[in-house]
Amino acid sequence: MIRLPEHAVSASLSPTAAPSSDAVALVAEDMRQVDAVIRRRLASNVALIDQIANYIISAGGKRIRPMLVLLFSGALGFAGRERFELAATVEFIHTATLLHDDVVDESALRRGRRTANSLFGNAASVLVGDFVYSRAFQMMVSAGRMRILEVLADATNVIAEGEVLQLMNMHDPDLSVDDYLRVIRFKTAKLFEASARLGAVLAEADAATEEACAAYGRSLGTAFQLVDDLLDYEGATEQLGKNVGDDLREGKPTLPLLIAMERGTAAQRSLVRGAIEHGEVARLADVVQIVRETGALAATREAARAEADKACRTLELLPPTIHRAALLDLSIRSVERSS
Ligand code: GRG
Repeated sequence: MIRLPEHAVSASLSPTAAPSSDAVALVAEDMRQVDAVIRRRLASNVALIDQIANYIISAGGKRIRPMLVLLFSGALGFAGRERFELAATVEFIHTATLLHDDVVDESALRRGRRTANSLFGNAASVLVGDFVYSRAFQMMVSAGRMRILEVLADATNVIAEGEVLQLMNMHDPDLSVDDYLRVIRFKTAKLFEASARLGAVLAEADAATEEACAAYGRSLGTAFQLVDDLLDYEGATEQLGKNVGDDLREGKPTLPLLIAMERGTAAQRSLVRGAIEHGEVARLADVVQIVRETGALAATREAARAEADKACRTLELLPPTIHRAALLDLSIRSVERSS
């Protein structure tokens, strides 16, 4: 039985684990290789593409999706250089979705910088997103394996569906928790799932192992988005690198608000309903107070922890390697993070 996380970043894992179970440290050298692929593959002779693509990529980001490719391929004993190309490919898909998402959401801040849309305009942002997205598909084709193409084509299609579902749910305070969870599984967890699955595909793992990796990614991605949604009320703009309260401004009915409406007094419920219906970011301070007072933020974090625990249990099928320990570490960090 794998020991489950104790919900603390510093929690030590199994005493028999190899020297360091720190996921970031374990793949640090591999990530440098991935960054080299990213820089090489991003190049374009079209100046504006070069400028905008480099602008968003150089801002960094957590690089969690490429880490999943590296950690799962490592956990299953695959050490070929294809892992760097594939890790860069998923980061490109993620980058393209961010470029598009910031236009859709009219966001002004990302990764501690002005968004590409606020600096270069919506048209340039969408079009460079298209470039990065289609470059990712060129890279998949060059991998020469139909299964890789299939996993990522399916994932991107589901991500787009998730975004459309989310659009349809805007300003709806009566959204069910199940419908909310469906959106986050589609828009966020699907790429986590695909990244983890691709580690198994590279290692030519059997079907049961591949499904266990995919299940880990799905649960981790769900936990990650739950935390993302609570940080929009609990976090600090400087630390997050994006503006808190953006979800409220857009009238997004996320889990902290759904729980607050369920648990709050009639007056609190009415205030939150109105804020969702009208996208009242001016009521942010009141809404933050309500999601705190009703325990909605704590309950959202608990829901994320439950998903992360689920992710950890799926790792039991994998051999007990340092990579597996690092995947446990990653699930803890993803839930206990504040940025
Ligand atoms: C181009 C396939 C395609 C689809 C476009 C707009 C859109 C459809 C999808 C947006 C999906 C999206 C941005 C979901 C949110 C996922 C999320 C939690 C993003 C933030 O991820 P982090 O925190 O970002 O890993 P960093 O900056 O660390 O990389």
